[in-house]
Parts: sequence; structure tokens; C-alpha cells
Amino acid sequence: MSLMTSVLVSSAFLMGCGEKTKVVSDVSSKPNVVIFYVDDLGYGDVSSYGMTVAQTPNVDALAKEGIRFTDAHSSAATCTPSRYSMLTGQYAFRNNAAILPGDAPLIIDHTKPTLPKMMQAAGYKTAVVGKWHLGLGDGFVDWNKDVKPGPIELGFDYSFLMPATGDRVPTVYLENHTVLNLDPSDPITVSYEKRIGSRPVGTERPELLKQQADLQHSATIVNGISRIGWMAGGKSAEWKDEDFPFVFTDKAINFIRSSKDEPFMLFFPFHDIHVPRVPNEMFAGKSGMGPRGDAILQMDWMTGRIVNELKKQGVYDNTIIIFSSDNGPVMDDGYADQADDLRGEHDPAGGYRGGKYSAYEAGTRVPMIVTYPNGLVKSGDSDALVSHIDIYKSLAALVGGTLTAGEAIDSQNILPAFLDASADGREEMLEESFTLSLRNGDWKYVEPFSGQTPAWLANKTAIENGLQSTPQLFDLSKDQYEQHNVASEHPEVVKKLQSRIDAIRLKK
Ligand code: NG6
Ligand code: CA
Repeated sequence: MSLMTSVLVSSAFLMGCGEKTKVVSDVSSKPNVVIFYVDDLGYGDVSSYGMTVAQTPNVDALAKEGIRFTDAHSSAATCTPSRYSMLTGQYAFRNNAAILPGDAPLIIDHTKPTLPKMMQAAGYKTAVVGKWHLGLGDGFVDWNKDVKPGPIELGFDYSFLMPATGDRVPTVYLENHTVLNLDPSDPITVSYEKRIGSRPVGTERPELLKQQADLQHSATIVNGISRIGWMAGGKSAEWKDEDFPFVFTDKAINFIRSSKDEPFMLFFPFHDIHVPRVPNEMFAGKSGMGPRGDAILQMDWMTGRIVNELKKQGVYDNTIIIFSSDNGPVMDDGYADQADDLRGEHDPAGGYRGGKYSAYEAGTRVPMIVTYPNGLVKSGDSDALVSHIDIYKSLAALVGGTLTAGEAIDSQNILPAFLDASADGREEMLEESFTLSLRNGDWKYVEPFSGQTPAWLANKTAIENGLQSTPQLFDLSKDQYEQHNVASEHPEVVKKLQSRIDAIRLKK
């Protein structure tokens, strides 16, 4: 059976929802989809986006082959909100989705539509392998029993997770509903309120640590790294951070092998290059920039390993690859890994202002590459304005996914931009941080912030969070690095853009 149909056919499904699409080119209606989602990778952090100190050949090969976006954005400047938006097609603020503790309940309503459910209904086998950080369970989680609801209930046929982050307990893998390698006679318990268990803690035993850490990251020590939160039991299930590159790519490879005869979607959110940065010995010391640079090399190697498997299984030519990052770069994020001291000339943000947590451009402007090797996409550099929140409706348009009323309300079908480097993207885009920012034409507006900046963020003076109590307005056509706030010279623009944000807030 031929899989070749026209995008026009699938676009027709969306017309009823008020979407406007046009025929881009003939492509397979059911290509496989692989989403590489690096953690905290900045705009300048790969050599195809300007890094010169070290090389990322596997990512660069994708950039050469596909579309290299120069104005693509994660939905938010931190992890949980970005992932929330990608998987639901809704802005995180609608559900107060902020950075979650490691024992938080699942933040996505599993009775509602999601990206993986939409793909399943369109005939796809779906998997998530990597860092989750969207919460698990519906209240208190007993890690010794079935942990659910989670990704399976959200529409992934298979899941293999780091449950929260590398710097948070529990430091164990979760495969589908169960903690891997758990010994029932040594049950596992997690607390974010009080110390539990007999493991040493960072505040008392700094001599046990591979890297010193700040107070928040100085609770239970596992594998020579102190974490946020406390964990008791579960000794046989503990992960070893240095094994991540093999463990996660092995699981992804198994999924590709077992799914190669049907359409599949693999969501592969990396732990790298998030803290703690403790790369495998294959990469330690290799970048010349310390652990953060070494983690970039490790991430590149992992990307190459999975791409090679797609080729080996003969499915690469029918696979759309989306490579990007969940937020911008950060140097010191809790561990003394000397990221800033050792980076030398390297500029992780690629010149843009801010970084992770920030309302400025480097908070969300990240590398993004889309490849579809069958030759039907028009490759090259694209300056289209795109947001990861648009992956939902754009994939729906591509695969003929059906959308119900109100599904993925903040997502836009910008499939043409994903398939043609010369096509336009969005005209307007929201960026979420601890406040909201809006891109509109040449303008970038940052809404005044009236809340309380979290103390840990306010204390991090190296992080320019961009929070101010008065409006900020930048003309990116002349000032792409956001150096000149022209809000007082253009009160009418401030008013208009604030009213656009207000309208987005009220959208139902
Ligand atoms: C912050 C952590 C930081 C990191 C971040 C989440 C402190 C002081 N800092 O709260 O280390 O874990 O959460 O990063 O606790 S993210 O990329 O997953 O959003
Ligand atoms: Ca992140």
C-alpha cells in the first residue's frame, strides 16, 4: 500500500476548524516522527548555530540536510511549561504549569486530548523515552505500586522515564507503570518535606560529592551527587548518571526496531544538558569546556546513535525529525561544575539576551531543525517565527489527525513552515517565563511583573530574568539583542500588545 498522498487531503480535515492551510508538496501521509528535545540547550550551543570551541557533527548533519530555523521558540523558558504546551497545544499559564517537584501529580488532564492521543488515533504507535517532569499519579504516588496516571494514560503506548529531573529524587527509571529493578523487600519512598531514609545528605557529607551543590540541591546523595528532595529505600533501582547515554538510547532503539513496520512517533526528551552534568567517560574532558560542554558532546552522540538506527532499520527516509530544546541556556543551575569559568569564548545564548528562566529572547529562542529526508521538503535556513506549541496542529495537518472543538487551542497549523524553509510562520507569538512576553511583527513586548520573584531566582545574579515592574518594549528590527527599552516612546504599541496578551488570556 502506498503511503503517498497529498497534504491537501489531510489539510481538508482541519478546514472545518477554521484552519487555513495550503498545499505545500506531496509527502507521505504517515511519516514516522522523532522529536529530539534537548534540555537547556541554548541557541548557540551546537556548531551549526555558531559554537566553535567544540563540534556537534550529528546535529550539524541534520541542520545541513533539513530546515535550520533561526527564530524558533520553546513555548516557555523552563521545562515543565514547555513540555506541557507541546503535548497539550495549550499555554502553561492556563493550568498554572510551573517547574514541578519530583513527587508532583500528573499536570496534564488524561481525560482530555493530547498530542500523542491525536497521533494514536491517526494510526501511530507512540513512545516517550527520557526526562518527563510533568508529574505522575493523581495525588500521593506509591512508587512500589503501579505509578499512574502518567504517559501511558496520556496516549503513549510505551514509556521509559526519568520521572522528574536528574537533580530531583526519585533517582530511578520508570518503565511504563513500574520502577525498574526495584526489590520489593527494599521499598522506595520519596519526600520533598522532610529528611527520610539512611542515605547521606549533601549538607553533611560534602566529601562524598562529585560536584558541590547549593542548598536546594544538597539533600539525598545518590551516585556521588546530592539531589533536591529525599529518598529512602530502592537501592537496587538507583540510576547511575554516567549510564544515561546508553540506557536511554538503547530503549529508543528497541522501540524503533519493534515499530519499524508501522507509523511511529518517538518523543525523546534528553536529560542533557541539564544539571547535574556528569557525562559518561567517553565524553568527560573532551569538549575543553568542562562538564557542560562534555554534556553537549554526549547529547550529539546520542542523537547520532538514534539517527543511525533509523537508517539501519531502513526508515530514515520516511521519518520527520524535529530537533530542538525546551528552554535557553543556564550556566550555574545549582552545581559547581564551572560551566561559566570553563566556557571560554563560547556564547551559549548565541548573542541573544537572557537565558533559561528569562523573559528575554534567549529564554525561548533555541536551535530547531526539521528534516524529512525523502527530498520533498525545501531545506535551508528559515527565519519563520515558530513555536513548539505549533507542533501539535501542524502534525495533525500532516497525518490527517482529527481535532475536536477546543483541542490544542493555542496551537497553530504552520505545517508549511515545517516543510519549506521559505514559507512564513506565525505573525504573533507568546513567550512564557515568570511573566508573559509577546512577539508581534518587529516588536517584542514584556509584560510588567507584579508578583514575587522566587528567592532562589532573585539570588542568582548571573541570570537575567527580565522581570520588571514597568513595561518593556524592543524593536527587534533594529535591536535584536533587546538593549533599548522604547516603551515610553511608543505608549500606543504597549497598549495594543498588552491588549493582545489580555485577549490570549481570555481565549477559550
Ligand atoms: C529549579 C532548580 C534548578 C532546575 C530547575 C528546573 C533550584 C534552586 N533550582 O528550581 O536546578 O532543576 O528548577 O529546570 O532548586 S528545568 O529545565 O527542568 O525547568
Ligand atoms: Ca529545561
